[in-house]
Amino acid sequence: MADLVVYGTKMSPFVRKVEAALHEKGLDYDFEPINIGAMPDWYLEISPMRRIPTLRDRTAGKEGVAGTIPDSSAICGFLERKQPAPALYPTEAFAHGRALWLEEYADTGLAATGGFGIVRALMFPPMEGKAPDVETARDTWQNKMPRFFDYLEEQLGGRPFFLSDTFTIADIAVASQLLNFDLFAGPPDAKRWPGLASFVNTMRDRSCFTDNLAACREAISKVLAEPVDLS
Ligand SMILES: N[C@@H](CCC(=O)N[C@@H](CS)C(=O)NCC(=O)O)C(=O)O
Repeated sequence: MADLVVYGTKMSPFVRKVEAALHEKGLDYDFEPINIGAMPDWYLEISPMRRIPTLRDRTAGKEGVAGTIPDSSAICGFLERKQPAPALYPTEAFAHGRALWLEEYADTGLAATGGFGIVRALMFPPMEGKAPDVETARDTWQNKMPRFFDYLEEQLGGRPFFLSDTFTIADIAVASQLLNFDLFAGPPDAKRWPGLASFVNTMRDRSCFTDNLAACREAISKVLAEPVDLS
């Protein structure tokens, strides 16, 4: 039994973000699945905003609220203090602030538009016996995501990572969202966003994401009878 437990669902980009941070830091953890459609009462007690993920540190508390931290950003901040190396947050003040901003841009901007418009549109209706909402997903991918891709392409500025040549929480947060879209639509168009497409292609194979993505592909194959075409 590991000291740390992640409660969540593999398809959640916020759960992916926490799993990636844990992998990067070499921290062992247990995973306990939570059905977001029917969160059990004990889970709602430890996640008062009714969201996944929540982390438990068993060395701080084995049951109930004691030892738990909800919210991927709070969890990643905690992990940085618990296991400082390798650092995922820049130490220089301005770079640190930019990393937090890009994390927020991914968690709020990318998640709200792409999470609802693509992932939920494709995955939620089939769970209720309906057809996936391919029209909404296609419209989101083609018409709503480009402004995010323009901004991220500019932020990358031809570098491999968002803040420097070092992998940070900004890369984890942005990749965690983009890899959800990649599961259905592939990377952003390399002709229009070459840096971002290359970033997604690299992140897809980075070891901190590979186990999570394999589990997601399996989950998708159980819900979608055939791949969707968003082009
Ligand atoms: N700010 C939160 C956001 C977490 C979040 O929105 N999680 C979604 C799943 S991707 C969720 O729990 N949704 C529950 C629901 O829609 O009922 C974090 O960073 O952990």
